[in-house]
Amino acid sequence: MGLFISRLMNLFEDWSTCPARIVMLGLDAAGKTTVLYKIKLNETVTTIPTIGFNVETVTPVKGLQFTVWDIGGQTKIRPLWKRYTENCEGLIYVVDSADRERMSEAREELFSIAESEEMRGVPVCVLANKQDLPNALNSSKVIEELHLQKLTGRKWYIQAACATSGEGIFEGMEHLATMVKEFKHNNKHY
Ligand code: G3D
Ligand code: MG
Repeated sequence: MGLFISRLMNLFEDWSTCPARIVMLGLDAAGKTTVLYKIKLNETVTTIPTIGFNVETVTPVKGLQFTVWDIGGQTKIRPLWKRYTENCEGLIYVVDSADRERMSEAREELFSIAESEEMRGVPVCVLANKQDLPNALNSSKVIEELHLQKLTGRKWYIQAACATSGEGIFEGMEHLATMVKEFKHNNKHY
């Protein structure tokens, strides 16, 4: 078993009897699939752009489920998301920190999903991904660009990351785990 998985397992250890459903979203090419493979295998694999509504799911640790799809511009298929967003207890929002042109689109999509009824109060961990790229915005700039200060009524956390090397991914998961535990405790979903 990889070191990453065993560390992840420690984080979520006491959850085997109380499962957690995590949704990971972001614009296409933000790095979600790369993060997913990091979580699952701790190795980078070549990723194929997801077309339409392709849902990826991994269960790296018993009881812990990550569901991932691309968001952006596809209002027609939104009703299909409900199945996954309902009962979700944590949101990972992946941003390409170097894609300055699409920051406002990333912001609109984030608020549109976070403010939907079924996501009420659900904690958000933003991964400011692709920090290795020279033109990447740092996390404080990403906070500004995404207007994260306006993301009220929930806990949120931003983590600088590089999904290809894995840097920051575990730290992001650690903060997410803490927030999700608190959310579950307050909501008594179990
Ligand atoms: P998505 O699932 O959100 O659509 P992917 O995004 O995981 O498919 O990633 C899109 C591209 O960005 C991939 O490159 C991937 O390798 C790259 N990428 C992901 N994370 C990082 C990162 O932290 N830094 C850099 N430099 N690149 C990253 P390709 O070339 O395969 O399209
Ligand atoms: Mg993908």
